Amino acid sequence: MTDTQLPVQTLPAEPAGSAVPQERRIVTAIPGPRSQELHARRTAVVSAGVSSALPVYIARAHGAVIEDVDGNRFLDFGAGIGVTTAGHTPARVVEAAIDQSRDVLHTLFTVTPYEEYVRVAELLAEHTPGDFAKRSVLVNSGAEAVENGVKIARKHTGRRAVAVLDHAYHGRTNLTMAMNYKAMPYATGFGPLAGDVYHAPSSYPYRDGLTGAEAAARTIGYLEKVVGASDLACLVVEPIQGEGGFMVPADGYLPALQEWCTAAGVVMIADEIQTGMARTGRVYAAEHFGWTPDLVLTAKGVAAGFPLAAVTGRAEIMDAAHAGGLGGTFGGNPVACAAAIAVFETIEADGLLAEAQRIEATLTAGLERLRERHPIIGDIRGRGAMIAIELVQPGTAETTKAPNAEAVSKVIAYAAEHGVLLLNAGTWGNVLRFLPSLRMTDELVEDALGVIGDAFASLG
Ligand code: PLZ
Repeated sequence: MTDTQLPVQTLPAEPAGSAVPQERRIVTAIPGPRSQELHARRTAVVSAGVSSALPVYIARAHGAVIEDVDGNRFLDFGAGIGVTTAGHTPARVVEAAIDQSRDVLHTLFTVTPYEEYVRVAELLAEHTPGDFAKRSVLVNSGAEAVENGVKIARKHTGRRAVAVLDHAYHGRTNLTMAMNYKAMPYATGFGPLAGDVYHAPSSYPYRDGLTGAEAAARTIGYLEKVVGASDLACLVVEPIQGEGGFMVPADGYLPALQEWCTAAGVVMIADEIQTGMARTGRVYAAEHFGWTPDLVLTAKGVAAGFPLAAVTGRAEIMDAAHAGGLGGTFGGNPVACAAAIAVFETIEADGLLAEAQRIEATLTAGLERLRERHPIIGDIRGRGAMIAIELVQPGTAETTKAPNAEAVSKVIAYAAEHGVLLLNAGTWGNVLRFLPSLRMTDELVEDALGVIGDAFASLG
């Protein structure tokens, strides 16, 4: 991977039909009439348990912009929750997937293998942190990667317990429901939940004020007293917590936990599902913190929208699983693998690490300006194209930091009506997150900041 800043406009010729003008354009009420028609059809056949943050139905998407069925164009600061990091419909990925589709769609790697799976495992070994022998297994979703990471850690250690951090998010399967911090909406009523999952205190500098060493001592103290190291198979940690609200841990926190895990024979697993694949300006966010995890989980951005995920890590841990112990029908599908190979190429060829750093600089400067006018912005944090602001009640930023979810909802609604798609996050729903594709130009960031400034002004 290169850190070299390449010119922004280095996209190869786009496949016919995929070009969506890179601009904000609102031509109907939001949602528009065709979206409303589709929404009525959807309600009749799609489970009420599946909701949509912004019920505009998308017809096409490219780069940093999505266009709905009514012709409205939105600057996409959600990127499908961090999936279209290399852009919507990036040319290399689209072409690779079409080519692969003509050759072979499926055989099942555990029946008859193919090169693309092997190539993805090579790329993961090369780009995940750590200079040691590594192995991977490919699966379909982030939650499935978490499940497999835990399975492998348990087999390797012969231990039962799983530890996670407060404010974590790891998925929606039975095991991962138990690993999330928030019961609602993820687990409430869906139990019984998996046992042997422990929630340890995390590092949340804005609210706990602890140094990395202090926060690590608190986490380790919990693990030793409440769980007991000799029963602990793994500690699963997001380098920057995603759904929890983009908390960047205090310096030294993650390496201190890794050091303790190594000494205690605990497998430390980096959940890089949201942070990985160039999102934060490094291929993996653990690199920002000097952290070399035992296992790394990859998903979301790895295949630009095709379902693909992976567990990658130390060969001796990964190979503890017996032959036939890992797999799944669609895991490492050839088309998804071809897409992932093209994503790795695109990160390098288009200098996407530098693009993430550029977005961080432009976005945080604009948000700092906004904070001068709006002190309800209590905190600005994140790395690369993973930036958030935490909103608090007026007058509480220096005292109680009382969460302000209502302001987040209002800003999101205002922005959507003006062509900017934003997502919320946070344990209290009071975090506004910016998770754009790395194709979001500075001009588009500034345009969105203008809309967000108006949204804050409208709060009164
Ligand atoms: N680990 C760190 O961010 C997925 C959730 C979307 P899957 N986050 C988006 C939703 O509401 O379902 C995520 C994550 C981290 C694990 C996961 C789970 O990844 O691919 O959604 O299973």
